[in-house]
Amino acid sequence: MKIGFLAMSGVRAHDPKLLELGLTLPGFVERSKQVAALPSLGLLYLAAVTPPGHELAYFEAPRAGNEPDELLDCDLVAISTFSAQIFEAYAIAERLRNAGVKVAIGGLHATVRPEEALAHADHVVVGEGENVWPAVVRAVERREPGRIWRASDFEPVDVANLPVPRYDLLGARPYNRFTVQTSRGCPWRCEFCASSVMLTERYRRRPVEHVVRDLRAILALRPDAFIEFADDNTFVDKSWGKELCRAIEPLGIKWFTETDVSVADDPELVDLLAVSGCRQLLIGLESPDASALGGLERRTNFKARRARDYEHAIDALQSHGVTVDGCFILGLDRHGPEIFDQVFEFARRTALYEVQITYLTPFPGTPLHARLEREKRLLAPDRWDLCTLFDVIYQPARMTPDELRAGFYGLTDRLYSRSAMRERRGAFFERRQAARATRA
Ligand code: B12
Repeated sequence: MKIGFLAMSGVRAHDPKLLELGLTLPGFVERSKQVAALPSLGLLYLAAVTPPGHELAYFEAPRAGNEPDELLDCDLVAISTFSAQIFEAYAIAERLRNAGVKVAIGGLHATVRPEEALAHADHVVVGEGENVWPAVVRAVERREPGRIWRASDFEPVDVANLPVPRYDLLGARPYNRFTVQTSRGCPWRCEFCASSVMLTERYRRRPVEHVVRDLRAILALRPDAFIEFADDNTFVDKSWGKELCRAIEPLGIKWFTETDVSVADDPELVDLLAVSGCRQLLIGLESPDASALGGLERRTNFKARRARDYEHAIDALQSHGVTVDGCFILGLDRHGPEIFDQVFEFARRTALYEVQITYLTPFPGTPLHARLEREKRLLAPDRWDLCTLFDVIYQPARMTPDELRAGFYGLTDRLYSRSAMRERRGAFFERRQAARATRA
């Protein structure tokens, strides 16, 4: 069979005012350029576990309606997408099915809304795909009827046995970054999280030598590749984290990942991050006002417990030249209109190199979605296309939706203005320089 792997690519937002701001503010433009083009690692894994004897091709649909015509030559197309582009994915699936192509859909959205997805695709996969996909391919070969497949009915995915993703299928497309996973899952359970905790219960680390193997596979294809670890929380285990940094240092790569604030607890790890080429850590700070963090992480109240360490952690990392992308969620239940100034001030005071602000977003399948649904606070139920992080789709507790939006526009304007960026980055470089001088 000819099997196509179709990624829905690009970023999405619908709020016209934000789109307008996003196109003009330097900070916004810079970050969207960095992330806009990332390949779908999930599909590259599926390609790697496809039984032999099939012709495989990787495709991207930047917008529904302009998916590549070659998809119509496939016998089977695997589509991967998150909530924001699920309707676009369904429309493509329907066009392909009308042309006689079998379609399978999987990923975070299909995992939590499989019945919905089955109305648009032949096969729907719930959960991690690696052990299910070969069975789906065989079912299509045998012309078996479509159905929902659940990873929980198969052997659990052993992350110590993952193959090298088929990076070679990406061809010569101009990606800014390439993704590798070093771990899956996260030990924390934040109410809003719509990441791989929805696919996998446990936090699992990959063998460090496999991560190096995968990095070498990318470097063989793109010697100057910038690497993004597509993890939820890379440095939960500090001693494994040090092993990872030591192992990747000789590769001479530059890399980025997501982790929590505890990464800065271990000074040796911070040193190793810097020497191993870590350029930036994305950390979910969520709120500069610690009182808004209570109960957000539902296992051990991690976020609230660690809020007092934020400033020290940012300083420890940034003084070693590892920039921090501090992420804040606006519109948490305890946030009132004062939050916008608080975020601006915190970013200025700590000289955060990168700042990301998003709206609290009830993604389907999250405890947050269930709670807001119970509390009748969902403003656009089932409008998955608005699950972009940049559209207000719930009733905030201490503001009106319009107040939240107005505060967000104002903060966007201030945070990403040329002068504020220059001030924060100038302070970052000064502090890094001073720290270097002290260490020397
Ligand atoms: C890389 C990334 C991107 C890339 C995606 C590249 C691509 N084409 O896939 C880019 C930058 C384009 C992107 C864009 C967006 N992203 Co994004 N992104 C991520 C990130 C950092 C890593 C995802 C990843 O690679 N995971 C690793 C792979 C191996 O896992 P996976 O994709 O889930 O695949 C496995 C299974 O799901 C399954 N599977 C997946 N697809 C299929 C298909 C079939 C047929 C089968 C059988 C199985 C299967 O098998 C795979 C292997 O086990 C996560 C955050 C995180 N730390 O996870 C956010 C994340 C996924 N993104 C998110 C969001 C909100 C967005 C945007 C809406 C942002 C915006 N405003 O535009 C857009 C939407 C894009 C879309 N396609 O819908 C949310 C998604 C929440 C949700 N449930 O919808 C996340 C979780 C971050 C967050 N803040 O919560 N993103």
